[in-house]
Amino acid sequence: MKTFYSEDHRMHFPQAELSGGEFVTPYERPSRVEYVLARLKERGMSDINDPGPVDLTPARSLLDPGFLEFLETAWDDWKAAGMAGEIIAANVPARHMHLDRIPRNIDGKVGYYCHASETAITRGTWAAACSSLASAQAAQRHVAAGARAAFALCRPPGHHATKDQFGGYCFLNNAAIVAQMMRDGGAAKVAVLDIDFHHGNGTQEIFYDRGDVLFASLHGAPEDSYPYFIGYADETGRGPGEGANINYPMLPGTGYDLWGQALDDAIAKIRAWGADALVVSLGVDAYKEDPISFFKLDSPDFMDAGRRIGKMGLPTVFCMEGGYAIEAVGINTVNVLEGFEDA
Ligand code: OKP
Ligand code: ZN
Repeated sequence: MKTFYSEDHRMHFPQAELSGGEFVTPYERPSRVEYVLARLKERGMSDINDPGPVDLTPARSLLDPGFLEFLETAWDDWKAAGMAGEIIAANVPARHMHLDRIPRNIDGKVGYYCHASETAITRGTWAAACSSLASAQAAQRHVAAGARAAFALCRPPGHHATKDQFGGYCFLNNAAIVAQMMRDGGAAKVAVLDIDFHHGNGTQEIFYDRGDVLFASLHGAPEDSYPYFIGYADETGRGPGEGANINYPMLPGTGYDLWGQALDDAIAKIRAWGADALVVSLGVDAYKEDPISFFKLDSPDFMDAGRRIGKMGLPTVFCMEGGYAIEAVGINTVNVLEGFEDA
């Protein structure tokens, strides 16, 4: 399987993440990717390709153009306003406030376009987010040209980014844009399977009203885990999208027995629905040692999960999402890919 990857991800590395009331080195850091690259090479998956330039056209039609413009210009506006530090949202529209009026002030705008203030924007964030999307797009084009599968080693991740909000370490929703590109390329029905520990709220929201893209997510229950306010099992889609959104919230301590059953159920539903192509939001933070998650998957479980996904036999694009147990991120990611190829 080919990997698509851009070194420009390094341009996004905020000094700090707001965590537990203090500023810490971000969990989502550049070295995550180095471990994946090292394991890919070590295990014979060394076909690693530069993606070439990003194509923002599909992003502009799927997402809010004002949001894209904001991401592109936020740093310059922030600096022009005399702000000394990195961009952090301090004020967000909350209950009882206007949700749809965009402030003129950049500090207010940041809050309007943000849903979680752990995530900072820096000078290089836009360029890095574009390079991450470029990898996803190159992987999609490779699969559209006839390859069975491709791996986009995306960083920063994407699945928490909505049409008009960044947060949860995400800026551009790579998986959602790839799913739309598959639709535009002729796949009548596309499924997005999100196995990252966190609920893929962005992907869910983007396709919530649509019956042509099914979203299924395995994740920590919202009562216990970020993004907290979305990801319940009763969120099943709306209008033509009714039935095309499937959530598997699971409790702290969940191991592969239960997680694997949820995966099997999601796979069976994707099959029965009749997907023509598959996007996998590949986070490996369901791992037992992940520092910010609470599932108990072991490394061999990721290989088994990859095998089960591979048995679906669908053209598949893997988009890297989360995983923060730095060394194990490489092992577990390559395990999924190897299991897939093995199937
Ligand atoms: C992004 B992806 C740690 C809490 C972090 C945000 C998690 C974002 C996860 N202080 N909360 O889905 O892996
Ligand atoms: Zn995650």
